Amino acid sequence: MVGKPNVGKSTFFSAATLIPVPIENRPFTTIKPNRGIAYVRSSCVCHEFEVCDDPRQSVCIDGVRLIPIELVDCAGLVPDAWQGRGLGNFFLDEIRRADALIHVIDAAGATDAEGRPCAPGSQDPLEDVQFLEHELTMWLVQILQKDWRRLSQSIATIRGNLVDELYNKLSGLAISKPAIAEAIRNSALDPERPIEWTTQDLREFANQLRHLAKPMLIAANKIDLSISEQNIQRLQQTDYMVIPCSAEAELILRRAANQDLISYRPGDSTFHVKHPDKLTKQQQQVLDTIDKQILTRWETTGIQSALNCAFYDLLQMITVYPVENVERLSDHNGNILPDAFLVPTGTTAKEFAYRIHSDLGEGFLYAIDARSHKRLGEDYVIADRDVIKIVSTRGRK
Ligand SMILES: Nc1nc2c(ncn2[C@@H]2O[C@H](COP(=O)(O)OP(=O)(O)OP(=O)(O)O)[C@@H](O)[C@H]2O)c(=O)[nH]1
Ligand SMILES: [Mg+2]
Repeated sequence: MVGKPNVGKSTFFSAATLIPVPIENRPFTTIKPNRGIAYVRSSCVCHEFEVCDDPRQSVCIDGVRLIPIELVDCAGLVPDAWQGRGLGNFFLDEIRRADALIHVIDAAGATDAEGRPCAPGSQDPLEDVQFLEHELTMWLVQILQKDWRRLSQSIATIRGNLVDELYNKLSGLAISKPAIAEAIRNSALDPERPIEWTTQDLREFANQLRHLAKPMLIAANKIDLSISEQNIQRLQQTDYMVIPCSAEAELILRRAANQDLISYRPGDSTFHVKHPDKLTKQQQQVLDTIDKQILTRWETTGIQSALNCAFYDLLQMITVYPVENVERLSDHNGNILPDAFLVPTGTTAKEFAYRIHSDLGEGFLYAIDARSHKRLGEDYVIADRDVIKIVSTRGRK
């Protein structure tokens, strides 16, 4: 999670992970990044198979499977962070490992470019979106420019492969070779003659690379403030994937559910008060307001949608359930539908076996589809919600 200071990143983080972290109405409350486990929500296959499951790492609540993912709440970025301003490169470095970015913005425009509180509506959130993209692109340009002359000259003289060279140069940024090759193609640059690339070309290449390697969605936060609505409409007219959110509302609902005051699953569009007599008048009022202003108007608080969107839409992942016994849908300990994995669309049965355990991959013989009981070869491309058993010469240790 990235964005300028004081927009609600830590509130979002705390709502998604239930980890208590400092939240304040001032810039730079977070300095060291917060890391935690959040969940993506999917419809579990347990209802279809009519079984009662025993998840191990994930959670299943009435047929809603919550699959763990790692969420990192970065410190706020201010203009020119790429040149070291504010807490600068320190947070940009956090972004290195990220698969996708959730850009939290203050849709109500109630914080200025540096994250200081200002009158709602006085800051344009569209500018915040552009600012962050610029920072990220310039950060990449800076990394690329370092030693660029030497790299481009060596491509020209020893006819090296630019994709391989850039892959090594950008190691640690979790950027794949196909993404690098695609970014070169999309920027219409000559990979044989990087020596002729201008600074503008390098910027265009970095921009393309950013889109491919660090896909980003916008979590338009503070929808509880009415002024945010018109800004969200403007944002939705652009190419960005925009998810309206209220991190504060989600935090309140999650904490109330945790205290058993209400029944509410992350991403639900309603909640149910379990013990009305245990609520103070003020708590009741807050819950009523969330119900009217957020859930009735926007359907959900948006936090779960943002997490789901990051995995299922931006990263195009699917959910797959590995089992060891296709009759009972269990592992060797008898746990039913014990695991749910998120894998990229296009993953083959053999690649999936490697993901579970390298031994399973190395000894891969075939897989079995728990629905049809048919054998699946190593090149079988896994479909969303597949339940499969991997048969391997080498079992799990
Ligand atoms: N109205 C409203 N306020 C919110 C919402 N989410 C967070 N806030 C408030 O925004 C302020 C900043 O929240 P934080 O979560 O600390 O913001 P941050 O982006 O982590 O800030 P830094 O750590 O400084 O970068 C706090 O006063 C929050 O209560 C929301 O959904 N609605
Ligand atoms: Mg914070």
